[in-house]
Amino acid sequence: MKTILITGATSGFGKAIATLFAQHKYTVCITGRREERLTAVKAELEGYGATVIALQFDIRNRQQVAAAMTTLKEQVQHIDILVNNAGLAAGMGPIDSGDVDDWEDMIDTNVKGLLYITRQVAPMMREQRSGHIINIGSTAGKMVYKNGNVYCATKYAVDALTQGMRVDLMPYGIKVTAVNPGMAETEFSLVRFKGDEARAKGVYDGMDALRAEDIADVVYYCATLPAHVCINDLTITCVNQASSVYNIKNI
Ligand code: NDP
Ligand code: 8X3
Repeated sequence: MKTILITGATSGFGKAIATLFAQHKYTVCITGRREERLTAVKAELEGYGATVIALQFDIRNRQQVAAAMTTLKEQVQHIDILVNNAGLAAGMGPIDSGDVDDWEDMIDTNVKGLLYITRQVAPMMREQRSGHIINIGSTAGKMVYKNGNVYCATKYAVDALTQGMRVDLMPYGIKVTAVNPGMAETEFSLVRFKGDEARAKGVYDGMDALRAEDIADVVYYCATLPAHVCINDLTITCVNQASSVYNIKNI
């Protein structure tokens, strides 16, 4: 049975991806900071008959990541798929008045956290001579939008790291894919706007935005292609969004 590790599976894309792979009876390893949510998601996924391993840690903390991965390696023989999904936007504003704590939060989570996990898992895949790393990037990593500055920069970094990983890991038969979603109605905007529900909802009003399940379908497709096929980079938006900048509400 194949094993998948999905970071940030307590909500949004990560939870939907975990659900789909659990339904297909993968061994599913899920991570996140919110313990209660993790426990609830684990129980839900076990309802599909899957083996589920839940690891609670903050991806920004290198020691916590290392300890959790040591625990995981004691429980699974191999990791076939890693989905680097955990991430966030914090705030939205011009560069000259941005909140430096928010900037650090995004860089530490979206870039450094992704690297900490990858550094733990890539050697396992190298030994296996197989594996698939799927990085969740964004349309924000393809085109910068107003006031998106640092969040966009973290997703450009994910794009660069995806390309770098693919080159470095190709000799070992490891696939590396970037899945770059556009606007999707998850907890993303609620987190970005620090719990302001009306503002978060307003982002998607008047749009038939992507759902988390749409991205799960795409990840599953990428992960189940023949062994010799690797989708390098895939961008997906709802029909009402043309790019990071243009959508049905401003065209
Ligand atoms: P959600 O807020 O719904 O999910 C984010 C997940 O990341 C949660 O499970 C959260 O878990 C986890 N996470 C955040 N910070 C940390 C941390 N420090 N340590 C561990 N886990 C963490 O948002 P999405 O599902 O939308 O976002 C998932 C990814 O998709 C992110 O990388 C985001 O940038 C990207 N994305 C989102 C888009 C959108 O429009 N929604 C579009 C394009 C890309 P917990 O809080 O429990 O730690
Ligand atoms: C999330 C998509 O456009 O809200 O990465 O930045 S967007």
